[in-house]
Amino acid sequence: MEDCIFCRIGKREIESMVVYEDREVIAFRDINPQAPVHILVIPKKHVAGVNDLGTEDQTLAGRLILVAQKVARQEGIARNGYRLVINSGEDAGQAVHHLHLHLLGGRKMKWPPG
Ligand code: DGP
Repeated sequence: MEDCIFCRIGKREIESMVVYEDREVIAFRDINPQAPVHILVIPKKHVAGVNDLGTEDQTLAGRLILVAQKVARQEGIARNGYRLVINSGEDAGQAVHHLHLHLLGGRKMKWPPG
């Protein structure tokens, strides 16, 4: 997906503050942080969103959570807690149509979310 901003971040064509990278996954700081720690964990492969995941993506989907766990430790928020969010579709406010998991932490969170 040549015009997908997160594909381009994954290929390092667009600069971002990368905190973790491997062959399949990259994690970088959100440009518009909603918490002291706000990191996006994405697959490098283009998947538009949760609705577009297939059974072949099972391992990849699980890896996003494991990478978030690793980054949470790295950022020093694992003990106090953090929130993982995937916005899916219009009602949830998904703005970028490349699957991304938000890792939010460093402050108390409210529930229910807005
Ligand atoms: P969502 O609403 O779940 O689709 O969240 C998209 C997030 O992506 C939003 O919090 C802002 C972030 N974002 C959008 N464009 C860029 C960008 O070019 N760089 C970075 N680092 N974050 C971006």
